[in-house]
Amino acid sequence: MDMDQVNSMDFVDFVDMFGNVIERCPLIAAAVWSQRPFHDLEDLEKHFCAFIDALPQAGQEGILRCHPDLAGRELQRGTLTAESQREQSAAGLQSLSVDERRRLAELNAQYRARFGFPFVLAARLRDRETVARELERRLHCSPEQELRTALGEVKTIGRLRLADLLGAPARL
Ligand code: 2AL
Repeated sequence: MDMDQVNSMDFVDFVDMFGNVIERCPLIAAAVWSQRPFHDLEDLEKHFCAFIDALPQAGQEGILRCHPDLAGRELQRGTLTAESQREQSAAGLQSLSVDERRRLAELNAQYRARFGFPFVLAARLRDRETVARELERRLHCSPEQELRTALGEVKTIGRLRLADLLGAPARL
C-alpha cells in the first residue's frame, strides 16, 4: 500500500487498519487520521509519536497499561492481539520452560509494583534471554527514566507495526 492510498482512506478503514499500531489504543489512530495528508511513512509515524508525547503523564501511563505482559497469562490463553502474538513468539516467549516463565512472571510483578504499569519492550527485536536481562536491569531505573524508556519502546513497536502494514522495510 502506498501513501496515496493511505491518504485516501476514510475514517473507518483507516482506524481498522492502523487501530492497533499502538497496542489497544485505536483512539490514537482515530486522532492521527485528522492529520492527513501524510508525506510518507516517517511522517505518518511522527503523528503517532506526537500524539503520545502531547499526552499528560496519566495518559502516557494509560498507553503502557494497555500492553499485555510479556510471557503473561494472555500469551498462555491465546488471547493476545495478532500483532502482540507475533512479537512475543518472535522473541521465543511461547517456548519458555516452566522455570523461565515463573521467573519472568515474578519480575513482571515486581516491575508493575514499582512503577504502576507493565514492563514494555519491543519483543521482536530481542530474544528471551535479553527480555529477562532488560527486565532485571530496568527494575532499578528511576520512575522518570523508566516512563521515558517504556514510551520509546511503544514507539518502536508502533514503527515496526506501521512498516509491516505498509509492506515497508523496518527501520530500527
Ligand atoms: C509487548 C507486546 O505485546 N509486543 C511487544 O513487542 N511488547 N508487550 C510488552 N509488555 O512489552
